[in-house]
Amino acid sequence: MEKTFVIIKPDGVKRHLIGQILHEYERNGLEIADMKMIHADVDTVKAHYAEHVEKPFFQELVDYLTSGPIVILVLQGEDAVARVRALNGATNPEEAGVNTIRALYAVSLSENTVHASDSLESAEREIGIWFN
Ligand code: FUP
Repeated sequence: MEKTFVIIKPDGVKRHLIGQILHEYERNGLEIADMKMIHADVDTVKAHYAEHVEKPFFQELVDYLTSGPIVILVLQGEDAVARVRALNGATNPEEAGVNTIRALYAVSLSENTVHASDSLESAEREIGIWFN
């Protein structure tokens, strides 16, 4: 049994997609272990995306994630990390597989509706940042 960390980003909340996204996870056998709607603060988003601090898109990313309410959740299940990444689809929605959440709903590379941890280590780190 693994745990992974997910964000429903501002574009997903704004377009009333919370229910559809949660349904997609739940109908694929993932259990919601924890969940909260918040307005993220800049420091938390910077800690979360620390690996991208030098990237040209970093400021845009921080501005975007703090631009409106988000839903943070912990999903648990067998192979949760890989399975949730697969359900989300590729980071760039143009490359996301058919019927993945990003292919169905993402607006653009930056407004790509969902985040999910990319490894067990990231999941542990991110859950610690957001649910402390
Ligand atoms: P992911 O693992 O899918 O969250 O993707 P990354 O860690 O590579 O990127 C984090 C976020 O930065 C993405 F969700 C979108 C944003 N991003 C951009 O805005 N521009 C880029 O060129 C790359 C990523």
